[in-house]
Amino acid sequence: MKIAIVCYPTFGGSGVVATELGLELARRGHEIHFITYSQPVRLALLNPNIFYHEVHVPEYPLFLYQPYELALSSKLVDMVKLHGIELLHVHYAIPHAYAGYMAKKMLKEQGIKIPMVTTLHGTDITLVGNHPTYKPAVSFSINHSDIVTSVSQNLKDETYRLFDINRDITVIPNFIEIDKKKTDITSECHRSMMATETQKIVTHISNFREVKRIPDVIKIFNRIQKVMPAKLMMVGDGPEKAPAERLCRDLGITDKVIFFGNSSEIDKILCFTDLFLLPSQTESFGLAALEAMACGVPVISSNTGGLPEVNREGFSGYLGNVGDVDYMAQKAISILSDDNVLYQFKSNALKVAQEFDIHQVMPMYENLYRKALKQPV
Ligand code: GMT
Repeated sequence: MKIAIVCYPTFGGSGVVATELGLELARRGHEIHFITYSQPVRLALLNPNIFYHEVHVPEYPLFLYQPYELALSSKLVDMVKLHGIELLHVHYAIPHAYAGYMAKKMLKEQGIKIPMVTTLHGTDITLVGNHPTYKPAVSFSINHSDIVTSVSQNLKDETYRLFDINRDITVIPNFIEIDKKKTDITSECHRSMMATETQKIVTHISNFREVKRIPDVIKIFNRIQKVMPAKLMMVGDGPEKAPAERLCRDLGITDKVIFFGNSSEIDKILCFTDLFLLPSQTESFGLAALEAMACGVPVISSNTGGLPEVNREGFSGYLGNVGDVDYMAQKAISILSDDNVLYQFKSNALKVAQEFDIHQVMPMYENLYRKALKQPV
C-alpha cells in the first residue's frame, strides 16, 4: 500500500508512534510518505520505502497566524497526485484530521477517492480539542474520517463523553519494538558514569508540560533520596523545566538530579534506570511508561486516563491518585529498597510490555487500512 502519514515531528508521543508505525510499515513492504513541517525526530531515511515531504508555509505580513492547515491540505493533494498515494493516516486530530478532510474533498473534485484514517492520541481530545475554540471542528473531522482509532479504551470513552460522535472508534494500543529495545539496552549501558553502585536510579521522561506534574516527580524523588542513596534523571524539555530546576535548588538536591534536555536515545538512559516516574494529571496511554517497561523498568504512575491499561498495580509498578505523592513515594521506596523485589518488578514490567509488541499491534493497523480501502469514500 502507498500510505501518507501526517504527524507532529517533535519528541511528543504521537509523533513517535506515527514515526515508528511508518518505519515498521516500510519494513513490511509498504511505501510510506511522511508529510509534516520538519523531519520527525526518530525518522531515519535509510529505507527505500520511506519518503519525507516538508510542508512550507510562506510568510506574509498580513498573517498574524500562518495558515498551516491550508498549506498541509494543499501538500497532501499534490503528494497524493504525484506519488499515487492510496490512503491518508493522520495522527492527532488538530489540525491534521481537518486538513486531511479538506484534501480528500479537493481530490474528490478531481476524480480521486482516498480514504482517511484518523488516530486520536490524547491531548487532541482531553485538553486542546475539547476547548470551545476547536470543539466543532474536531467533532466534524472525527465524524467525517473514514476510520477512527484511539490509543486506549479510556481515550475512546473520553471521546464519546466529550464530543458529539456518531460513529465507531477502534482501539489500537500504542506499541513497542521489544527486539530493538533488547539490542539497545545490552549494547552500551554506562550506569557507572551516572551513579555509584549503591545509588538507585530513578528516571522521568516527558515534554515538561503542566499536565506531567513535574513538581510531583521531584517531590517523590526527594522522599526517596531521604531514605536511600539515589539519583534522578530528568529527560526532556518544556515550560516546566526551569521551575523544576529551581525546586531542586530549593530542596537542596541539585547534586542528585541530572537534567538532560531532549534526547532521541532514551534507551541509553533507561538501560540503567531502576524506576520510572509518571505522575501525570492525565495520560491517554503513557508511551513513556511503556518505553521504560520494555527496558525492564517498573513504573510508579498516577492512575488516571489510560495508564491502568499499561501499568499494572502491584505487578509492573504501582498507581496512585493524581497528586498523592506520599503514596507514590512509599511504593517507590518499597520497590527500590529490596533487590529481590526490584528484580521481580523489573521482569514483570518487561512481561507486560511484551503484550504491546509491535508485531502484535501492526496487523491491526494493516487490517484497518485494507478495510478503509474497500469502504466507499
Ligand atoms: O503528552 C505528551 O506526552 C504528548 C502527547 C502527544 O500527542 O504527542 O502524548 C499523547 O499521545 C501519546 C501517544 O499516543 C500518549 O502516550 C500520551 O499519553 C498522550 N498524552 C496525554 O494524553 C497527556
